[in-house]
Amino acid sequence: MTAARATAAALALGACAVLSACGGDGGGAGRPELSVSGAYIPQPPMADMAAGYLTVRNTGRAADTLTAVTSPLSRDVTLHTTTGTRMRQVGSLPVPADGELRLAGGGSHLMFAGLAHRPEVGEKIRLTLRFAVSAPLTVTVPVQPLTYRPGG
Ligand SMILES: [Cu+2]
Repeated sequence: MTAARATAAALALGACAVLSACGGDGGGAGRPELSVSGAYIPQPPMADMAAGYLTVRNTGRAADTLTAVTSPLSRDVTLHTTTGTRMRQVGSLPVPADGELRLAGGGSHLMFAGLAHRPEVGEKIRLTLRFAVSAPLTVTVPVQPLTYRPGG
């Protein structure tokens, strides 16, 4: 491949990442189709750290990967998994094709450190989720009482 053709290919890929219109033709390879639901942040008992939970649903035919989360609440947002009672920071979390990534109490979750302020019940926190394939998704997440359990 010549340098010019390589550049053209890179430009095409870049445009595809920016323009959601690329998904409109239902191409044969499939692509992830992501939506976020059930997001909440339990009001943290302490002022320096909070957790976040949500579900990323993928109705597309290709997998994606959650790679990072940013928020005005914290400049230090990390992805954690939980095994037994031990939690571990990971660099990314998979969003399977025609499946979901569920972040929930006792399982994988978001961790906010160095909080800009202590979140209060009723407040809304903006989160932007970044993915390996899909464009970023920004959601507004309510702060719930520490005892809140989704669906119950
Ligand atoms: Cu954690």
